[in-house]
Amino acid sequence: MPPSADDLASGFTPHRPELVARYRAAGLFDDRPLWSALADSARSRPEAPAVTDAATGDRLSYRELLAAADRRAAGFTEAGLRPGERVVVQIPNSVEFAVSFFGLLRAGLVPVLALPAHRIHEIAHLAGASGARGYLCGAAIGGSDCLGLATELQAAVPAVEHVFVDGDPGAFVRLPSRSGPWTPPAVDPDLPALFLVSGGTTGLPKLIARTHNDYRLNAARSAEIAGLTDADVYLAALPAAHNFPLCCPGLLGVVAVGGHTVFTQNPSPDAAFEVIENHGITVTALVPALAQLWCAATEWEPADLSSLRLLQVGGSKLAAADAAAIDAAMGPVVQQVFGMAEGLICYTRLDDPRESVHVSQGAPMSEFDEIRIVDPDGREVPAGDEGELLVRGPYTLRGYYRAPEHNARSFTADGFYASGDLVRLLPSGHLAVTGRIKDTIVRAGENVAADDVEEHLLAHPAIAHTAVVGLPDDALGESICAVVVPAREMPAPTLPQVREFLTARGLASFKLPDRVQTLDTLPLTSVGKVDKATLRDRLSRRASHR
Ligand code: OOB
Repeated sequence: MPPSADDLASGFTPHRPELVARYRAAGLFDDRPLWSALADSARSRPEAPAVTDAATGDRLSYRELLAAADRRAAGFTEAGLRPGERVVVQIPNSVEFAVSFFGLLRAGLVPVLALPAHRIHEIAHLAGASGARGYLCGAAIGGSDCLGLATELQAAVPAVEHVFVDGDPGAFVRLPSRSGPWTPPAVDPDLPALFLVSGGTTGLPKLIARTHNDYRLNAARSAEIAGLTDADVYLAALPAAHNFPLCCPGLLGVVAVGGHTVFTQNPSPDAAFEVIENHGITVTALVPALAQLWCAATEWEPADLSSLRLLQVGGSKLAAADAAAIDAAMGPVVQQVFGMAEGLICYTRLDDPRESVHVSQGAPMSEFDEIRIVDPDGREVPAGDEGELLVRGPYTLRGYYRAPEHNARSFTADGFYASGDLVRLLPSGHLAVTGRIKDTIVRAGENVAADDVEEHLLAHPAIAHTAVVGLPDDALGESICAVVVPAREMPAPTLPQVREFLTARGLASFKLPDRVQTLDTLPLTSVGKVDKATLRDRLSRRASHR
């Protein structure tokens, strides 16, 4: 029996009825399908540009985007896919991403948004766990061939009967398009509209169901906080399948206000600066590593970036000094964003004092977000102290999809999601992210927070990037390894120099690195966060070969 729409609900955890009643009474949910934003803008601004591909120059107006999505929806349906069924999507940033994404939604199908960097291991897991019947891919994803991956996927997960390819499809078929009028099926707005994948750097990604109602709220409130209007031109430079460029406010927030989204697959400063200039980009979103690169590049890339009014930075911690440097180089443009695919999004606000924007990761976007900051026993810490962030709210998940074991660990009895992030509440009411609970090195019985040491290392003039990891050590349990990427044209500091520098800054002796490893670049995850799991793996392997 193929999976059906009923089967979509099984394994999905809704909020308790009394909470839903509270959210509804406040008017947070409008009970419309997620694709309504596109239909509305196609009606109010049919000829306005909706999406552009920076690489090819392909552009669709709102009228054209809706028509293309409907042709795709009709094509999916003709191929035999039915409302409620899941389809894994792995299409890089392009107009085709938008057409396929909205096409699936208009067909009542449920996209499972894989990232371009995912490979067979992750894709097979996402397809299996979601019960997917289809896989959409771009012939060249991240420089590698998706046709081979699709073949392996069908062998591993036979339920994936349909493979559609953007580009030369080989033995498969092209992304479909069938003309004629299209009427989208009715959907239950409280069921999943799409699945995001969790951003963890360990283990396989988990599925995060986002409902029509919660994701529409996410897009609308994010657009409001970013001050988006139909005059904004948004650059999708991070992979569009990620929550940040998709809906914070990203593509969906921009579509909701009738603005213009420009896609690029190349976020390097030389390429992106040209796109900003050519298209008059006003808003974009980056991870800190890229934002730093852009900031440095303003010194040598001649480009007019004056159209850019908002540079959102999030995904991992942006150091205060880096935030200030970006503001100094590019105008007061930084907005810090602390978010998660699981739900909660915090933003610094456009009218916050710049100092506050530099030192904090923002405040929750909805007044209905309930935050608790707790100690390891689950008790709330005194205001201002560090603790783990727990959250419950109208757009935060109540359970991972079909993952009861994870859910038993990740949620409190009253439905708060335990984020694993360590935060402090600042007097301004904003949060400062101080680390991850699991990112602790236990060296000779002492707990050392990696972030603490990293923050001090970044103050060293010869260090551009750093990651501190624990490595297995017979004598100490774990030893502390500081991986450093030297600043341009600077020699990397030696271990004694690093220890002396940190000691002078008042760091306790048990936190001092036992080893310094110099690298040209740090390994990054699919969206550009430092991939500590890979780093640890590489360094331990290197050590055991000695
Ligand atoms: C975003 O989402 P995910 O799901 O890829 O990763 C979430 C995790 C958070 O739990 C936190 O550990 C970290 O990424 N994180 C930050 C951060 N923003 C995210 N850590 C420190 N400072 C920040 N500003 O990464 C994401 C989703 C939507 C918008 C922005 C980021």
